[in-house]
Amino acid sequence: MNKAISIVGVPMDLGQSRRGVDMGPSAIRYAGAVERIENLSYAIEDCGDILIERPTEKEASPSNLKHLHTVVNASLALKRTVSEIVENGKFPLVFGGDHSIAIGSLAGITPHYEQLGVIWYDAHGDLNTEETSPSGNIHGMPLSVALGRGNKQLTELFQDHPLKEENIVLIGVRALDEAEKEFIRTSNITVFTMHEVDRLGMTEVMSRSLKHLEHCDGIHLSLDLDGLDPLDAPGVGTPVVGGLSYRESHLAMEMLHESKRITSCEFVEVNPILDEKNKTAEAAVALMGSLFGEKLK
Ligand code: NNH
Ligand code: MN
Ligand code: MN
Ligand code: MN
Repeated sequence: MNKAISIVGVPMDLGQSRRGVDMGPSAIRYAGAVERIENLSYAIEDCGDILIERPTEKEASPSNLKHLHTVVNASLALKRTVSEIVENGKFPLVFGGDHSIAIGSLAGITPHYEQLGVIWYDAHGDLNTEETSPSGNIHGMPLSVALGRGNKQLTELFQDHPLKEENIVLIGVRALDEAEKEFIRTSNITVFTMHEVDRLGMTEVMSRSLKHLEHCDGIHLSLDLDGLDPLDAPGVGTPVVGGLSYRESHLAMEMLHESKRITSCEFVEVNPILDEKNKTAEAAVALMGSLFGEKLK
């Protein structure tokens, strides 16, 4: 794994409807992310936060997408920052913010790889478009956008470098909208729902995921804390029962570390307002520990 890491925070909460997830980067830092990774002898720099404009008056919305304009601007800023981090030979570690920030991070990363793989660790598919979204919340759409599907102002960020369906693996899925199910059925995306995790176990799910992405020249991990069970990660805006356990998630991170394949990642949807004593941010930081190589003995 790249031993030089650059952290960037994205205090964004406009991609969904519950306030407070903009404080995620602070909560994750407060839970000791930098120190934890530094202890594993990485050279780590904290680049601070992307500036998110506050929408002053009601944005005249040309579509049913909430806060489109602000999300587009934030995505552009994050894209530039992340791209620069990769150009400088460093590993981008992004703290959200709601999952709409994955648009900016992926847009910054995809041009640097021929075949970028993505592991999407989430209760949800995040495969809605402007037409199919039941909520208008952009955090339910980032994976679609990265595939070049949906609102043009968002997909434009990917220009000639969209993700490829066959390079995407979803893990932990248990809440899909009808249109997302339909899209997945006809697409080349690989999905390990909770059913497959139960049947196969995380070891097998992770081995198959890595095997499937064997041809990729980089792998981005997008970890939505709502992929975990709400008992282990209560501080998220859209909790879904029956999720991945704390231990399963550690195993997943440990296997990703052993694989030496991860080239960038983001931890998103930590909402300290909904949390229990920063438990979710602490879970995120503990998972980072495993991802970056902490050993129990
Ligand atoms: N699928 C729903 C939507 O598009 C919920 C998405 N919520 C998430 N995604 N937290 O990870 O609005
Ligand atoms: Mn608005
Ligand atoms: Mn998500
Ligand atoms: Mn989710």
